[in-house]
Amino acid sequence: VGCNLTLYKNKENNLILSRGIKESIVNKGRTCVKGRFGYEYVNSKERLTTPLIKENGKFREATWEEAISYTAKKLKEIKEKYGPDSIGLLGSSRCPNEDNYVLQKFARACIGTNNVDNCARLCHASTVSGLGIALGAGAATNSIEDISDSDVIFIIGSNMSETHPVIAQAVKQHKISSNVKIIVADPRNIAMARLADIYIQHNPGSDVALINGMMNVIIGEGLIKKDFIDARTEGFIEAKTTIEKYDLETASKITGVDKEMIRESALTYGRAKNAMIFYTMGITQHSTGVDNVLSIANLVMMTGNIGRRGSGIMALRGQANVQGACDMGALPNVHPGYQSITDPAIREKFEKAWGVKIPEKVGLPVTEFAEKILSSEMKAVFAMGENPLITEPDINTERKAFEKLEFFAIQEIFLSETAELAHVVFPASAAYEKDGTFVNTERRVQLLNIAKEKPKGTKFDWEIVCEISKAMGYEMNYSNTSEIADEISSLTPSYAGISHERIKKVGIQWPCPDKNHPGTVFLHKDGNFKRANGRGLFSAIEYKPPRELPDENYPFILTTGRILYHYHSRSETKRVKVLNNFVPKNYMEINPVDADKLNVKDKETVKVTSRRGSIEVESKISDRPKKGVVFISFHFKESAANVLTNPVLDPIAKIPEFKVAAVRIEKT
Ligand SMILES: Nc1nc2c(c(=O)[nH]1)N[C@H]1C(S)=C(S)[C@@H](COP(=O)(O)OP(=O)(O)OC[C@H]3O[C@@H](n4cnc5c(=O)[nH]c(N)nc54)[C@H](O)[C@@H]3O)O[C@H]1N2
Ligand SMILES: Nc1nc2c(c(=O)[nH]1)N[C@H]1C(S)=C(S)[C@@H](COP(=O)(O)OP(=O)(O)OC[C@H]3O[C@@H](n4cnc5c(=O)[nH]c(N)nc54)[C@H](O)[C@@H]3O)O[C@H]1N2
Ligand SMILES: [Mo]
Repeated sequence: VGCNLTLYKNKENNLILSRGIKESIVNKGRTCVKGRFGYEYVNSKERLTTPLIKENGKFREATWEEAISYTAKKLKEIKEKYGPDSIGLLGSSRCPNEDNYVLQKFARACIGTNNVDNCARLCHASTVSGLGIALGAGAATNSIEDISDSDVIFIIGSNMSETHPVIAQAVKQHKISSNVKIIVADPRNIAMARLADIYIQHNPGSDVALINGMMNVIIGEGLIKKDFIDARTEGFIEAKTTIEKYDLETASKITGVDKEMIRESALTYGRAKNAMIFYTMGITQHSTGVDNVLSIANLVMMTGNIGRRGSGIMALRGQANVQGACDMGALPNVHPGYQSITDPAIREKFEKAWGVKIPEKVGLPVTEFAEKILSSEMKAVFAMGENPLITEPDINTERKAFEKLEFFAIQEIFLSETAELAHVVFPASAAYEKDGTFVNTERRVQLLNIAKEKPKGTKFDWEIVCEISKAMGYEMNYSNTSEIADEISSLTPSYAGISHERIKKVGIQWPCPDKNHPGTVFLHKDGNFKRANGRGLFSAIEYKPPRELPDENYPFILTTGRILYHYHSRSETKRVKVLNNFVPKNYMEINPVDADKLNVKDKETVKVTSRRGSIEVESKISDRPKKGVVFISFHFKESAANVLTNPVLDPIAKIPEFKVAAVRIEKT
């Protein structure tokens, strides 16, 4: 969200208090529970402060010189022996733009590979691909402030009151003070569903059928914006032919939703003057993630709900700087600013600036690393702060892969589950101790100031990468992050007008093409899309079921996701007393009817098994999940949901199907 906070520290250099800044255009003084208390992890005694090298299966402390030269030597050897594409790199959405820029430059210019990715692959890869195809730009189109200008808000697959609480607060505020109509489509009866005028509890993975059904009604009722479609888009006729197959009968059968409800939501959205769509992982984390996003783009273009205030598609971004990590080209197919790897003119520009040849071949996404390691094509991984051993699907296989690596180095703030498998661990400074830029979900590039000094013994992430690169023979010399930011703007047209100096007080929303440009509040103004011919593209999308559906042996659908108090692998939130005390262990939400059938009591430990493995977890009887669906958060290494999840990928975005796997539940 990019909340602006004031942080207070004590004499021991520990953070002790956090308050939202009232003047901030983003959060207007609001914070969520993590903004308020979450900083505590940086004070933890468990922070890494010395580089570690593994010897005979055990870590020993090492000096910085030793750890850097050892890593440089190993990476060089592997590069020479197996080629640069035998190495994979991970950027981090927890780190500023400057860190990620330096990391992808290290991958491309020093190592010589485009095998560089970040956690966006597990997150909004479907958005980056899908909105890229439909609109020519894979980012959220509008701003948080626009909420108050909308008269219909459609929330589909986003549990925003737990995952983007400050934005949810703005939606609630608007609901109280206006006639806005809210539609929620979510298989779980989440808090926002209770606020909704229409709540659609559809089957997991049936969104294409739902949206096609809605569009069928919109076309049938003559609610399409024909002028907009003719002047601004292409492909409508082909899309319409497909949509016509999804009459209410068909849509209702696939989604499990009453026909009248689909019709009513179509009319509500279709008649809106200004409708905004909010979506997140309920849409993207499917083997049909891109299809889902393309369907949303169809709905929006058909009704002309884009290119002005109070409208558009808000694909809410996840990690604090996941937008920035993508903007910086910590992705296998693009340079900073989504400039294509395969475009020779762009490659030449970067080769000139960086003084080396850079590879033309599109790299591997992180979701294919494990497979390539197991088939011996990938030999080394270099990671900057991610924790794939908890957060990738099918972690039993992921572990086998990481254990097989010839060399694995990681920059971390804690000895995470993934860091434990590394050969070298570098202690990094944390976000509150850094400067640089973070980009929020509305493309706003904001300056991060140092709130407290970094612990003795740690270095900035960009510094560590530069030192390894230098030791490998490719020098990157920067004296501070502002210099890195200047290099970024010199090579990235959408960032050309952004410098640390300019955003000292208020952040700027990209695209910002020059020093006088005020930034861009909403994209695709008047429907002028970013595709080469300026037109938005409709796609004909057929419903495809999730790849693993319930059967006799695995009769339940498992869906996974987040809870308010924890963050991903809990590296941080388990070290924050207030947050951890709220929810110290994992649970499985199960519908009372299903619990009754299985004779499972509340808080009883059950065994959950999928085709990948089994976990034990406590039950929580709840009316949130639909009958036949259970929910488990992926935050806990004990009862890790990702032992169970299905690693099948969307064919284009390469995102895994985190939201649907078939499981069996047994009493222990
Ligand atoms: N507290 C907390 N907040 C976070 C995070 C965190 O770890 N903890 N992580 C951040 C990150 S990186 C991200 S990406 C965001 C994610 O934010 P969300 O996407 O809101 O988080 P999820 O828990 O994955 O929830 C997805 C929602 O989709 C629903 N859903 C599941 N399957 C389907 C389906 O087939 N169709 C539809 N329409 N809906 C479905 C779920 O029931 C749930 O309500 O949160 C960010 N904020
Ligand atoms: N089953 C299931 N799995 C999922 C999802 C789901 O919905 N269901 N969601 C997916 C999504 S959307 C996401 S975004 C991913 C998240 O996946 P990850 O990014 O792997 O998860 P994190 O726990 O946030 O890991 C970040 C790590 O970075 C470290 N770190 C924090 N700050 C810094 C820093 O400044 N520098 C360095 N070097 N390290 C730092 C932390 O200690 C932590 O170990 O999980 C995905 N996995
Ligand atoms: Mo995410």
